[in-house]
Amino acid sequence: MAPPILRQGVFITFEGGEGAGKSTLIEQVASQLASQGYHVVKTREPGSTFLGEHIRSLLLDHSERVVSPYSELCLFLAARAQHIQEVITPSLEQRKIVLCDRFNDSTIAYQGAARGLGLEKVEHVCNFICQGVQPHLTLYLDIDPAIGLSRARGDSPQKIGEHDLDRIESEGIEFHRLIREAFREIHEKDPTRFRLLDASRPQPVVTAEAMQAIRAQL
Ligand code: T5A
Repeated sequence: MAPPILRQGVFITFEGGEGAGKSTLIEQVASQLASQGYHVVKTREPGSTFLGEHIRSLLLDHSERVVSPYSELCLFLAARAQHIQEVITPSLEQRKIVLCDRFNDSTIAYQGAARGLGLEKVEHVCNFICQGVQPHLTLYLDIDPAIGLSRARGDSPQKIGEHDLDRIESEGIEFHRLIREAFREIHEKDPTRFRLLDASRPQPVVTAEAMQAIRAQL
């Protein structure tokens, strides 16, 4: 069977609070799309470039050093600008499907809402940095932050203590609730692009719903 031909690259982002299941979902989606012959690129923020991976360690490593909210914002944006130039734009030009773990909506929710820098101001600088590169579709995994954090910590009998929380995950529950509220606000404003999936359901159910939304986009 001939591989499917896309008229243009397709940019799909995955958003959600900590431990919502984004990485797991991206793996599932990528393998299903690849088995159908699509060219898929899996990528993540911050990271996926030399500069981005260094910025990731600076931002997420747990240390006693204080990072100001404005420095944090600038570092996430620096990683993004590099990621767009090195990975996202070239992949879209090659008509690939780009599956990206977090993008602008994370910055709006984490730095704009939870860090208190302002949703609209942060959205504005994100748009400036992105120079027109915006996701065609965003799959937002909605989950109670307490459940997400417990998943991220690996609080299951099989995985207990497997993962130490990073600098941002370790913020208090109120911080994580603000993030969920902000994501839900984005969904209310733009439900067509920013699709809400109930991530508390079993993983195969979430994947099936995600694939349905992606097929409609392709
Ligand atoms: N950040 C990022 C900002 O503040 N601003 C920004 O602009 C950007 C881009 C990134 C951090 O940076 C912040 C947000 C983050 O704090 P990260 O390591 O990428 O750091 O953090 P996460 O994206 O949150 O990564 P996690 O691995 O914690 O979460 P995932 O990827 O959502 O969850 P996943 O797939 O690893 O799953 C977690 C566990 O749950 C299980 C999995 O098997 C796994 O054990 N699971 C399920 N269990 C039950 N039911 C389901 N449906 C499940 N789906 C997965």
